[in-house]
Amino acid sequence: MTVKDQTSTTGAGGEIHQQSGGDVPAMTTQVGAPVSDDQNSLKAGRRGPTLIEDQAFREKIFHFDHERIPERVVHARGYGAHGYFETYENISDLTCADLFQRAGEKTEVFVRFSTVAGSKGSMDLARDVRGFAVKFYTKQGNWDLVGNNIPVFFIQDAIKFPDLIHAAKPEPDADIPQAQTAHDNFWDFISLMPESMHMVMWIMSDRAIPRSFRFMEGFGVHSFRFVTAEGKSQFVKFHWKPKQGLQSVIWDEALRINGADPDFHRRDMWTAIQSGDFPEWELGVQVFDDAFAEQFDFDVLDATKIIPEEILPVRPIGRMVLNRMPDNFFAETEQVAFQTGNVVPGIDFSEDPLLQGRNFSYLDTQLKRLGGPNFNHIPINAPRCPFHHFQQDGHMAMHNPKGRANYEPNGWGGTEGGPRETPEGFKTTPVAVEGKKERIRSETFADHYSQARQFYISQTEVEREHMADALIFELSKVKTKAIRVRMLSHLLNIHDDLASAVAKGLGIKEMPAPAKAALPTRTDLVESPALSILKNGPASFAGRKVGILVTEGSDVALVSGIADAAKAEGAMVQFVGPLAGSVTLSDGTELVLDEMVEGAPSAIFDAVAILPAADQVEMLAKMPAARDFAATTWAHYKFCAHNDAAKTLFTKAGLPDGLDSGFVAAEQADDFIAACRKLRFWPRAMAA
Ligand code: HDE
Repeated sequence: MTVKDQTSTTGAGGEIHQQSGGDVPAMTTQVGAPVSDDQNSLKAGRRGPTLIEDQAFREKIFHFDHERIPERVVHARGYGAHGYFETYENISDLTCADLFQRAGEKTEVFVRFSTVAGSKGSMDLARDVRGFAVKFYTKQGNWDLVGNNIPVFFIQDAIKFPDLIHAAKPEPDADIPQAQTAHDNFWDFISLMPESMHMVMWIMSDRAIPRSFRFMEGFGVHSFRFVTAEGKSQFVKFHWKPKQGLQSVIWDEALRINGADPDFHRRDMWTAIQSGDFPEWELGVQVFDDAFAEQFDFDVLDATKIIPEEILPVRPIGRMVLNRMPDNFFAETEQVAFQTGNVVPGIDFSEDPLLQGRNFSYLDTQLKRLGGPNFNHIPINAPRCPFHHFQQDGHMAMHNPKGRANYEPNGWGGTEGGPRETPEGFKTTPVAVEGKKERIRSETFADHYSQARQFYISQTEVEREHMADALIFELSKVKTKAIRVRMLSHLLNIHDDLASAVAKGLGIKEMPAPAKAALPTRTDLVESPALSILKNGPASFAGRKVGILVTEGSDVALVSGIADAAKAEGAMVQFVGPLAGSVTLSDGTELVLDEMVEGAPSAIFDAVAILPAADQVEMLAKMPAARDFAATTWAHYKFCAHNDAAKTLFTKAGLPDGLDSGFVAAEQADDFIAACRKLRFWPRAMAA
């Protein structure tokens, strides 16, 4: 509805105060009554007081007061995107799940990535597990694969989840620290929970500081079940593999990025999708039967264990493309309700006690967060296929069936009688269950260290160093010495090198005795290269970002040479200058800058080019932020294209005289981009 142009009332807007008319809709109340004045509340007399009679004012304030819903207890900070899943081939030999029956079929998906510990406004680069939750809107109902970017979990039994999360969150008296596990409570709990040691290796690795959501793997974690139409059931583990390759930042970068751009991961996803560079993952499965499961000492129902890909390869069954950002963050990303209980015929649960507990928790938590039992009526949660049931009423009911039948059985027959059961419906696998009813942990869950060790030995030297550094950083924030020592006693059961490095970093001279273990650590488990990020780097530099530092008068041929080579590779380019605005290049063209160097540390780029004009470099070198830009390019083992003039900046920034071959002459733009495919010049780290 539109109303005629009106004269502005006094109030906000100044010269650009706009009125409705033409394509600009008229502002209304919630129930559609047009509003004539949104600047002034109704007053008795020019100077007040305000009258309670003002229904439009009261409605506006009332609604504002209730804008917040409880944030998620865990995974509060998240970012979502829409897309589709495309099935590669019919896999009816494995499952009758409808979405996997037809090659080329596309199923709509919504994905929400998240951190776990921080609250909704926390920064993106926290050292943390990332949530990787996918809602498939299949023709047979919604299937939610609510996974993480790490394939194991801290605990084996859901009953310990509240303790784990209490320990990880800010300590309850001081309410610090935010979005960090580097504090006494967390490590106190962890050091008393040997079952968490495998997961501890993962969160102390670079997996916990991904470069972006686009460059991380996802895992269903638990063993689930695939079931065929004939009722044949096998275990299945789900894996998401990013087509973009794996990549993480290093810890010092994470700290800087959190300051420069706390929304780094959000911005990355937003920018990639908005610019048409759609991220893609392959969904793969490890499918195995009971006989296969029995060959292991560990239990496939134990969520602290993996089956190495080298033993059971991951079979790709489809791909997921994310190609659309939500229209509204709250409506979609905030209100989306994932539930592990949302499975479809052909996919079933296992008896994993963590999964069993989750099946209760996710349904329960939605009632609190979304305020009633009808959260599946919200468009982001509603199935895209037809649905019929006799559940009714309650807060905010949107789908209210017509007709008299609201119970079953009923004798009304035909369509009047409403929906009935179907032979194609979900069937639980008739798994044999035996034994006494008791509160007990199976002895098959008792090996806490062997796979932790296997993860550690599967890493490159650089990655092992990062793990030791992460442990030293985290434990340095732990003030209680007994907790540090207790952690060391566990590390001794994992690997002596790791324990010694951490002891050294913490200044602990006397090694404690190794922790008492329910089972001794197996030292015969062989390396699994699939567990290392650096052994699985990308083949291309596509999707990455080059920062080009320029000044007034920078050489246009060098600037465009690097920019063109980067773009040809599919990488993004951003221009950084000493000040905001623009610079005039050597040929007089005006280059609009994306950032000024004070707001754009080199940490936000995957590689940089430093191309000052010779008569500007002294001025640049006087700027602490510019010196820092050069110094961190070196310190973070980045590739750098540069001209001769840049050497003045390098010297002032404290870089060594003899630069290494990670520093490339800017004329060699193609060689530079080819080098960037390795993402970092690791030999510099090894030489340090
Ligand atoms: Fe969650 N978890 N979780 N979790 N989880 C939630 O559900 C819970 C676990 C995961 O983007 C909550 O809707 C219990 C493992 C993701 O909206 C809550 C246990 C894995 C998300 C909950 C676990 C996850 C959640 C909070 C131990 C990896 C975010 C809000 C038994 C496989 C989904 C909500 C999103 C969210 C409970 C353990 C992944 C409280 C009780 C293991 C990705 O219900």
